[in-house]
Amino acid sequence: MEMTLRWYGSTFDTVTLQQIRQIPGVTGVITTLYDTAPGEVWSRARIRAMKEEVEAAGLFVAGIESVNVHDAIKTGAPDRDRYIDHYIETLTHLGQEDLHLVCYNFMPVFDWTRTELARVRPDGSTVLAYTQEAVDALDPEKMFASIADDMNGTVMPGWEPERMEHVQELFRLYQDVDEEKLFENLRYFLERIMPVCNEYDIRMAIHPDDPAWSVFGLPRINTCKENILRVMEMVDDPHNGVTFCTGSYGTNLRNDLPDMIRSLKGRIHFAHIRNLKFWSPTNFEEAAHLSSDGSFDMYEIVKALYEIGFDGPIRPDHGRMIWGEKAMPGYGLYDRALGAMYLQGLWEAIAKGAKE
Ligand code: DNO
Repeated sequence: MEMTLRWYGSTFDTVTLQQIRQIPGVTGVITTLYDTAPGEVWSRARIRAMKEEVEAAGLFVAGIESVNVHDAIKTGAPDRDRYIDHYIETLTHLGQEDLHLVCYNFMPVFDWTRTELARVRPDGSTVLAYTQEAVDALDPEKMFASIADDMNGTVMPGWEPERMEHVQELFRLYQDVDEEKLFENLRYFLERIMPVCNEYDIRMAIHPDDPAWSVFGLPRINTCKENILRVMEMVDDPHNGVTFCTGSYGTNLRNDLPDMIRSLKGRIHFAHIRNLKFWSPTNFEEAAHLSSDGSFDMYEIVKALYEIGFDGPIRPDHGRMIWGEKAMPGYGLYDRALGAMYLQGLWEAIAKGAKE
């Protein structure tokens, strides 16, 4: 296991590499070229510059989150091959720059969905939260406007204003795409990129849908054990793997997280670990990482990862906003640093206990 932190690059992130470097045990960052659009080819020069900046701060790039997939690929549009060619070119450049982990998602229109970005908890911290009632009452086109005020002036991944200006058009593109078609389009994409992934040993790690059910009537497939195993089997190559995000799969209380982790042995390339506090099965908020602050047993989750021999990067996922910090919701320094320490404590105790 390698402990990492997500970092959006010096122009976008309020957290600096120097701060990340001082969190004990954190050796790497998970980053991206945040200003690239889906479908754009990433140049080798820009990838190299990003690596050099991170390395100059005494850290390394443990993986990319995300290289976003163009909607033409997700919808299976006639021009999808052109965008897959671009994706392959980006993967080639990443491989040539010695980067071997790519997180991506296959969610239609919206990346993760939350209905509040700053719900106040009894201790005064603020967190991202979700209620199905709020989603049901909302016109999808108004979704962005309704949460934009809570973004602390930052740009949230998947919620770029340029993208949200075209929500109606995006919905139209997915009109004829049902779950089966989405599975099929994902299979097509994966089959076409596997050769380059094999050539450069690039581990593709699909991120689950968040929340793990359909929102606004859009199809969603990466939601449960059965579906993710189907994705693993339909393109049965170890480079076709998973980002195991506990806060996303965990939105559906029927998902048994430690059992899912065990069933994905060998295919989890990256882990996002966070805790959720449920008030009802469709009303939850993001909690501190500590088990007792939320609804998940973090010890059992980390133990399952340890037991399957997981050796990829872990990042503490969304943290609470605490101690007066102003940052991208979920991505402040303080609570994620606490999370990194807690997760490393669990890992150390589990690893030492196993050896006794
Ligand atoms: C939200 C993140 C997602 C994730 C993408 C992966 O905070 O977990 O935006 O990075 O879905 O492509």
